[in-house]
Amino acid sequence: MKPLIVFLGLLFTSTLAFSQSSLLGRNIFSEGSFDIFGESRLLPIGWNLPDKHDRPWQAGFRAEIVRGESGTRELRIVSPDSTGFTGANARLTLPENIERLRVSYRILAKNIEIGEENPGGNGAGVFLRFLDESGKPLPALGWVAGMIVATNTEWSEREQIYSVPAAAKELTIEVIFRNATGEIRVDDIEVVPVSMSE
Ligand SMILES: [Ca+2]
Repeated sequence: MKPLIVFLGLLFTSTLAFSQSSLLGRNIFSEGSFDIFGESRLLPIGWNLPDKHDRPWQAGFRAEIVRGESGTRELRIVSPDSTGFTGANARLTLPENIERLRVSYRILAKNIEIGEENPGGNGAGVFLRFLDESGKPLPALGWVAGMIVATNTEWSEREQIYSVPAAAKELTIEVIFRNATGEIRVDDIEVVPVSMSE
């Protein structure tokens, strides 16, 4: 009997180790393609967009899912006002033991005009926040330079590696357009574990 238990124990341990290491280098945020729709067909699964009940809408901001030239769907945000902000957000439950993540996305920006310099940052980009077990935000990472666009650009990729705080259980992913006018398109947001603890 004993050898069998040891065998099963080893099997379980190695399966666990395999399932964790197999996350390395893989995108764990498939919703970042904006292409996965539920039955409603109105919004891609996992995303919240401001609607007519939110203030940004009243100021003329528009955030919507459109079909891009590539034929897949992407997020489009139009900002007519350089003194406010709007965005879309999603949440991701983090697998355990992730030490570092690489977050990348593609963005196109046109007709960008930056408003008066704001301490919160001007431009557009992907903004992350880690949440603890109770859903409380851990100290903000701020407006990470490598993830922001503040001038016009053809489709281009931005990426950044983040250390995951030990207490982090969830991640919020926000696409924000702030204190600038113009239009952005965003697609292929990926979250890829690049190192994990044993
Ligand atoms: Ca897409």
